[in-house]
Amino acid sequence: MSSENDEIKVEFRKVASPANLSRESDVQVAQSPPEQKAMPVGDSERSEAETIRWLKSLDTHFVFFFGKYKSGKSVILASLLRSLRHGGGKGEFHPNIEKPFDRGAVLVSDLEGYMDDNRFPPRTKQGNVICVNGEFTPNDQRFADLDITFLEMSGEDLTEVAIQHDSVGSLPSHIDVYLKADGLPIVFILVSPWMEAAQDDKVIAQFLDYVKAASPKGHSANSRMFLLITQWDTYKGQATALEFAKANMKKTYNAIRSFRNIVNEYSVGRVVAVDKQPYIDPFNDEYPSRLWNQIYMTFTGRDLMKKSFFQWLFGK
Ligand SMILES: Nc1nc2c(ncn2[C@@H]2O[C@H](COP(=O)(O)OP(=O)(O)OP(=O)(O)O)[C@@H](O)[C@H]2O)c(=O)[nH]1
Ligand SMILES: [Mg+2]
Repeated sequence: MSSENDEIKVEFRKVASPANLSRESDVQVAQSPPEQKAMPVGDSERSEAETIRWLKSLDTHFVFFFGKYKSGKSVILASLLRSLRHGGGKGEFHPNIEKPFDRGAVLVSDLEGYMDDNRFPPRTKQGNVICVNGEFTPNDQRFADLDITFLEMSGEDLTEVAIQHDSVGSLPSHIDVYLKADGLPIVFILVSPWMEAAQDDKVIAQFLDYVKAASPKGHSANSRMFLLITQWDTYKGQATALEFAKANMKKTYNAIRSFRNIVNEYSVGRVVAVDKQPYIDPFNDEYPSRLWNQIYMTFTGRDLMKKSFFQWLFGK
């Protein structure tokens, strides 16, 4: 494990002026006018079919967070980025600042700012998907670079998938398009705080059904589901995350039960109140570095944490 001292800085591919990257801008996502079909990353000119072709041509790997309002999706992304900067992920993440990904680069800067202040980021605004696209460059040159895109969206938009009054829900088109694009390499991170797991079970299982129906071939072959039980720092029970999910999230557990899928607990760290606001101190680096490695392994088949024969031999 790298220590926190092996500091790794996030660099932009093209130098952006940090002054232009305002802290609040990530949450000031414009609401799409209702009559306009909202397409990803702010390009409203593209049709759905064109967007799918464009997504496939990007040659990137997607990470899609699903969870209801306040479940902890943005905090997971923020802590992953923090972990990469501090050496836990064993590499550097270089956000793409070029259009149409410039908003994602601003979000990276914002989330890092909150983590630097030991604070939680604000809620994500409804009505759009922010794509955090960039390249991960492992420290160890034996490992390949990975182009990756995190999809950040609001819990309110995502839970429109829920079945209401017996009619099947659907997702807004700007989210739906990622699910319809057959064969996209994609990891779904299903997020539920442990104390709401029993209630979240139904909506997560509905989402999984929806994903299957949207892309029956592609997503089963190329995708993977990670179920993360969050806020584990406040859990006082003895169960492992897997035991917990089996007991409290039966529908979800049965839907994702396979060796390719992962159930884990997650926590950003210890949370205390400072100036009457939540304050994270210390951070837990184990969860984000493990998650990052699992994402990397899913897409590349290679384990960043595995020691080479010589490292093993000489104990490095
Ligand atoms: N104790 C503790 N609280 C957490 C943790 N992660 C998130 N929280 C709490 O949950 C809140 C919501 O987290 P977010 O990541 O913003 O939730 P979200 O899923 O992105 O929510 P929306 O953007 O509204 O969809 C945070 O503001 C914290 O109060 C954790 O690991 N431990
Ligand atoms: Mg959020």
